[in-house]
Amino acid sequence: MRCVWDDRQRAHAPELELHNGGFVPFAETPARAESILAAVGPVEAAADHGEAPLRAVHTADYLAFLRSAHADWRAAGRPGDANGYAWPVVRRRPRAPDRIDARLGAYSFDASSPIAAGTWDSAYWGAQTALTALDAVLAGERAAFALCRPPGHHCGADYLGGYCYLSNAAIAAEAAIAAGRRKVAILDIDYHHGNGTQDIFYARGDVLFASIHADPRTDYPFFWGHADETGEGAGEGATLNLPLPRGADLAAYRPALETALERIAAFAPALLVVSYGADTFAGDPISQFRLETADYAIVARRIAALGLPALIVMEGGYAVEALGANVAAFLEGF
Ligand code: OKP
Ligand code: ZN
Repeated sequence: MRCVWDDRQRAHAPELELHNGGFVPFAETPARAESILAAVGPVEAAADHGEAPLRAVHTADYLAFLRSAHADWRAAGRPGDANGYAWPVVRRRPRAPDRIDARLGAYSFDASSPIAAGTWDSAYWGAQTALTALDAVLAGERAAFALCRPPGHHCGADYLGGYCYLSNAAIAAEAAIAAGRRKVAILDIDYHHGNGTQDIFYARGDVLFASIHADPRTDYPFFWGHADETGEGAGEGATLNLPLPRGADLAAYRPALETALERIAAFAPALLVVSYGADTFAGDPISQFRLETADYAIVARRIAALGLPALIVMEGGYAVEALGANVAAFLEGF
């Protein structure tokens, strides 16, 4: 399978994140990508598609904020990485927030996504990586893998969060529609609910969002991913949430996978985008499912059996040593 990666995705390297009341080493490290690169074989570089496909998903003010946030933080005399600490509970857009702390709060929903010197570059090239892999699929490849880092499924049109800054999967899905694919399905199999992707397409009937994830009653991102979130307006019925309890192994996972696949097949999309997180792995340090390395090949084979052209976009997975093998198992199974 063709794999796309861009070296500039190494630049994003925040030091610390707020976790359970204290600062701990940031979990979404460049080493994750090294583990995957060592396991998947040759990769192609991303081609620059410019900012227009990003603007099709994200607001112009959010992109401007993200691009300059770290420089603004430095200009305010701050050391280290930019982190918010105050949030507007009512998300009416505050009046042109000026101070960097206010802007960090206005454009984020959590404190686990610091903005480091290299964040914009990495996020930008992560989105370009997804768009380049999409090109391969639109040109007739059965499937392609976008090794995106940072991940994307938690951030929305105008907010970051959950280690995510640009919505790689949504940007690719929107670009596919712009290229004439009428309907796109997104299958999100990261351990965490893809609240940002869901939000972006919640009122859209041309993009199906189906997600299997840890129950938000026990797990991050807590506020979204419940089974009764099914879309709104033209998007009513085009969101499918399948939360599972902590401890789920392949036997518990498979019925949810079959339900998601049936819904995707019935939707009859022209393209499938898989938001693939390997943090469903039994050894993941921040997650609580029990999939094993060999299980990823089984899951991937079931998804591939849909027979749809597929773009596989990397999301989470924090058991760094096993991550490469878990990704390789998925790609080989596919
Ligand atoms: C990103 B992805 C606080 C615990 C939760 C955010 C987790 C984001 C996961 N340190 N932090 O879905 O793999
Ligand atoms: Zn995750």
